[in-house]
Amino acid sequence: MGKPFYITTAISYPNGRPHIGHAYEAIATDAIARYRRLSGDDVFFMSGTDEHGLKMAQTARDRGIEVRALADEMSSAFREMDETLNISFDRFIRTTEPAHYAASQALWEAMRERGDIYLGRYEGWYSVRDEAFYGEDELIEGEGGAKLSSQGTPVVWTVEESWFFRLSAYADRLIEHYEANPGFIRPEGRRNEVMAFVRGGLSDLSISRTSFDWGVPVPGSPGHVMYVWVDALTNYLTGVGYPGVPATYERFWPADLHVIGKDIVRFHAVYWPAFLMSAGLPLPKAVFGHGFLLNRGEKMSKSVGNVVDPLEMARTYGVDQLRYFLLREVSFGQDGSYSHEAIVTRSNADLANGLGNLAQRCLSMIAKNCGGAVPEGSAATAEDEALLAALRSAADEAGRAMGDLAIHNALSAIWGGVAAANVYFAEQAPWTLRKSDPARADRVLYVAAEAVRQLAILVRWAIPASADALLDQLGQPVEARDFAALETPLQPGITLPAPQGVFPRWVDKD
Ligand code: ME8
Repeated sequence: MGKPFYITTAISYPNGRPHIGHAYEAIATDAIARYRRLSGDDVFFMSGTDEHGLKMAQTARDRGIEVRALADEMSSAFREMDETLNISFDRFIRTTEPAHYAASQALWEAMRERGDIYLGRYEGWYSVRDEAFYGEDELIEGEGGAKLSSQGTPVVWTVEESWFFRLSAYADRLIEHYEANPGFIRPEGRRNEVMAFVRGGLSDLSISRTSFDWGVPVPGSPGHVMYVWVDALTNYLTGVGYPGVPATYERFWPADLHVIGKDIVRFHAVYWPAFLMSAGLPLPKAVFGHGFLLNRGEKMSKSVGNVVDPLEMARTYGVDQLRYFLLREVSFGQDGSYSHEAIVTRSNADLANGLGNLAQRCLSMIAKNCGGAVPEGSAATAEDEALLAALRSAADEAGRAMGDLAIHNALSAIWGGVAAANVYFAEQAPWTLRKSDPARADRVLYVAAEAVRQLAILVRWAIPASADALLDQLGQPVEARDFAALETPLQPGITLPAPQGVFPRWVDKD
C-alpha cells in the first residue's frame, strides 16, 4: 500500500446552495487528491458540511423550517454538487453526525484538562455571517455609518457568558511552529500575514454560546453550545475516527493538507493548531489558503445578482471543461476571474483544438488505415524519440509543479507536451507518408497514439471523465491508467473501438 495522504477541503456552510467558490475549492482539492492517487499514494480525501452556528439557525428561522431540515436539504445539495463534478471524496462528513458530537466533546475535554478553558463574559462585535468576533480596530465603516467587520460583513454588539480558550498562551509556541515548519502555511503571502497577526499578540477566544442551542453541547455546562468554529475544525479529527485510535486515525492523522479559502486561514493556522497543541495531538502538516473566484473581476454577491450556480455551469460547458478552466486559468493561491469568453477560449484552444484534435486525427487514421488496430510500423526515428523525451520532461515538470501545489503550472507543462505532439503529427504528416512509406506512416500513428495514451494518463487528475474516455478508445484496462503505467508502452496489435470525439468545440449561438 502507498504512502498515506490525508487531504481535506473546508466544510461548507449549508445555509444556501453551493456557489462557484465552493465548486472551485472542491475541484482543486480533488485534483491534488487524484494526482496523489495516480502517483501511488494511499489517499484519504474528505469534504463535507458545517451545519451548526447562528447563521444556520437564522436562515432556517427566516425560511420557517427546522434547522435540521435546512441542514439536510442543503447538505444534500453540496454532496450532489461534489458527485456531479466528479469529486472523489472518500468521506463526506456532516457535523450533525453523532460521531462528530463525540469527537468535539472529547477535544473540548482534552483542552479543559490541560487547564486552557475557563468561564468568562464576552462583550464584543460579532459577525453572524463570518461566525466570528472582531476587535474594535478591525471594524470598518459601511454605508450610512453601519459598522462592518474587516471582511465587510455586518457586526452586532453581543454580550454573553462564555467559555474561553486560553489562546493568548499559545502565541510563542505558534510562532516557533511556523518558523520550524516553513511549509505549514502556504502560499508564502498568507504565512507572512498570519505571522504578523500572531506576533501582534493573541487574545483569548470565546468558545461557547448561550444565546441559541443549535450546536454541540458543552460537556458539563447546560445552556452552552460550542462556538461553531470549535466543532467545525474538529471535523478533520472526526473524519478519521477520533476519539480513540482506530486504524484510520493511526494511518491518516495528522492530516497532510487542509485546502481552504484565504478568508479562513486564521482559523486553520492559528486556532486549530493551538487547540491541537492544547489537546496534546499532532498538528496537520500544511494549510493552503487558495484565492477567491471573482465573476468578471467582481466579488460574487446575492445583491449584485452574479452568484453563479456551478451545476448550471457544468451543464452548460461540461464538467471537465469547467474543471480544466478553473485549474488551468487560476494561479493556485491567487484570486481568479471567470467569464463565458474565458471559459470558451480555454476549452476550445486547449481541449478541443489541443488534446482533442490530436486524439481525433490519430485515432480516426488508425480506424481508417490500420483496420482499427494499433499499428507498429518501421523502426523509431530520432523525431519519435524526441517527442517521447519531450513528454517525459513534461511529466517531470508537472510533478515538480504539483509538489509545490502549482496546479496551473502542472497543466501548463502537460499542455507543452500536447503542443509538442501536435507539432510532431503535423510535421510527420502521416497522410502523405501513407502513399510514399506506409510502414513509416504506421510508425507515426503508433507514436501519436502512444502520446495520446501518455497525455490522457497525465491529465486524468484534472479531467478524469474525458481522460478515461480517451483511454477507453485506446483499449487501456483500468489498472493501466496510473502514472506507473507511463513506463509500459502501448501494445501494437490491440484492437480499438470506433473513435469518438471527446472534447466538443463550443460555438456561440449568435
Ligand atoms: O467558511 N472563491 O464555509 P463557507 C473561492 N464553514 N473560494 C470561496 C469563495 C469564493 N468566492 N467563497 C467561499 C466556511 N470560498 C466554514 C469553513 S472549515 C473547518 C469551516 C471558500 O461555506 C471558503 O474560503 O463560507 C471556504 O474555504 C469554503 O469556500 C467554504 O466556505
